[in-house]
Amino acid sequence: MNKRRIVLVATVISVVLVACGGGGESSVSVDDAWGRTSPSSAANAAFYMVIEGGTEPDTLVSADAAACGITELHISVMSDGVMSMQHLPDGIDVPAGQAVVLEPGSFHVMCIDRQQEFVAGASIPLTLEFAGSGTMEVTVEIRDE
Ligand SMILES: [Cu+2]
Repeated sequence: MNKRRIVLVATVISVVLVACGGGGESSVSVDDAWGRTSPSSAANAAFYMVIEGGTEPDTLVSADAAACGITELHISVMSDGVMSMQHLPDGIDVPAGQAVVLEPGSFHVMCIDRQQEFVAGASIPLTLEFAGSGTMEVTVEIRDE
């Protein structure tokens, strides 16, 4: 590969990086925040979302929702065929330029001691606290899934 070609490749890579970074935004962004409908008998629920990394590594350190008595960051882990949940007191790391998916069976925001019924179509306000990007307000859409 000659020098001119290397410069061209480097230019293409930087353009792609800018395109993927949401126009050069340094902070994380959150897409598709949702939760399952849950019967009134269930005390707990979980919220899921896609967190897109910014240009710098970041960490989701905590979450808070008025709809939950306690809100924690959890991960579901399979061990010896048994699914259990672990509290993540250090938060969830979001690498630069990568998406972290919170989904059933993996990372989730745990809503403990649910304060209201989660019916399909309900919108639950959720506050996310990132180490670098600061506080972010998102809306969790409740749906049957
Ligand atoms: Cu959990």
